Amino acid sequence: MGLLDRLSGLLGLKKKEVHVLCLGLDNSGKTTIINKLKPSNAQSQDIVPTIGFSIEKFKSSSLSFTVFDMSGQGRYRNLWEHYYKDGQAIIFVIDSSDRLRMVVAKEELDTLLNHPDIKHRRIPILFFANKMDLRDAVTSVKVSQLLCLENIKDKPWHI
Ligand SMILES: Nc1nc2c(ncn2[C@@H]2O[C@H](COP(=O)(O)OP(=O)(O)O)[C@@H](O)[C@H]2O)c(=O)[nH]1
Ligand SMILES: [Mg+2]
Repeated sequence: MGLLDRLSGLLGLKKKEVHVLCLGLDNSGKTTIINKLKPSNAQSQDIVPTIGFSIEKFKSSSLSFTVFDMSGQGRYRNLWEHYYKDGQAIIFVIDSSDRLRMVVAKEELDTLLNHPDIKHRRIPILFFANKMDLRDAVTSVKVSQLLCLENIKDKPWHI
């Protein structure tokens, strides 16, 4: 079974066209993860609508991905929020070794969860505690504590 099949199985999204948003701060590892998921025949498309903000997209069988950085003091927020309403699943990537910016990641997560296009939907979220190989990385349990994930009661989530 391929990674994408496993991922769609994990997200409970088998056998239908599903749009996945891959979000997180810059440098958390989104592009790296998405590149690992990409089958060799996937159509990839990099879109750079404005300087300082870029969106990566790729499509593979029943899954399409939109990847973007939630950074830059929200300067490009109106550009990325535009994609929320079409998203049916979220992969939220965290740099587990970046203790300093964990609070920024939490702020972005809270803002995401309170967004009108996300707030009232049971959209599944996969938290990807990345960079576990680094010496400074905290455990996934610690990441969920720092991000207060237990407070998410109205959406299925997994870390
Ligand atoms: N040590 C380590 N480095 C990683 C890991 N994932 C990504 N990186 C590195 O982190 C940097 C940022 O990754 P990138 O995928 O560009 O992050 P993005 O800004 O979220 O798209 C790159 O230098 C990657 O090689 C990981 O699991 N462990
Ligand atoms: Mg990237």
